[in-house]
Amino acid sequence: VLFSMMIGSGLLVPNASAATTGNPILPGNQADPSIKIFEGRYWIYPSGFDNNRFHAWSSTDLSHWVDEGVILDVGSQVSWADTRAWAPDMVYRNGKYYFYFAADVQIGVAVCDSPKGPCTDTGKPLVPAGLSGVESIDPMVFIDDDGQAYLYYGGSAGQGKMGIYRLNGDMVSLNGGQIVQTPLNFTEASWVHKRNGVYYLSYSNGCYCDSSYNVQYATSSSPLGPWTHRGTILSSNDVYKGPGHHAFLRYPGSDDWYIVYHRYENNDFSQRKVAIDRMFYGANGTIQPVTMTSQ
Ligand code: FUB
Repeated sequence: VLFSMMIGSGLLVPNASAATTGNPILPGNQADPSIKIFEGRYWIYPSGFDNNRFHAWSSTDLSHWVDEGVILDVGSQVSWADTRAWAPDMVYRNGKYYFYFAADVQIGVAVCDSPKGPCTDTGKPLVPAGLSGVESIDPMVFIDDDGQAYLYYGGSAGQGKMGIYRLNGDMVSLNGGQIVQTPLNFTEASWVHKRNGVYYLSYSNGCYCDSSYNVQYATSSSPLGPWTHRGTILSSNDVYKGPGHHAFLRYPGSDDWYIVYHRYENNDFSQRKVAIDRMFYGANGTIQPVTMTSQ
């Protein structure tokens, strides 16, 4: 039985899941998940491999996921791009949802009325292609405790370069110039979270195409770095290969953490699968390597 509780933001959150069951959690070839809690449900936003249509998936228990349908069709609803609908992120602010996505190697943002859309593109790229050599893919937005929002992005074509912008309070425009960084071993797929006052930047390293892919992390006392490299979170094992693009989930009010990510199974490097596993911190704030499971 599910019941929901209120947290400070007024958003409903579902009960914490005692355990997850049944990796992979999404059907078919899916990748690049972002995970969030909105309106009493968990939400995953993966790449738009359904003919460049982004779908939203929701769950009440982290195990059983429902396809909530298309929230943005890049081909018909985005005027400035048609293809390569990759690696989105969704954030909530001031009664609206903001859907950040890559399309044709530019980054856009669409404004949505609910976690499952409908979403309306702003009509122009937020970040055009290739500024300062940073590949304009893999957007992730982190809102700090002081309300400042940051856009992190960057892909393998940038050869180690990650981009950061401050966002204005409207969430659809940039505040100030591009910041370019080269975190150690950075390839793509930034994710930023904060725990006990420490900023964690995690990212994919290696080639997404094979078992060299892995997830590493660095920490800082600032959302803008500098970043101290701390280690590896996910790497290939005998069964599951090439873990990469990922997102973290903390159950509100607890120190219970999950990581959702994609990986390859059965050495089939043409099929990426989305999985979720628990993650744990060491006493000194390190992230312990995550064991990829079938559960
Ligand atoms: O799925 C397309 C790209 O592959 C993503 O943008 C990268 O993070 C990598 O997973």
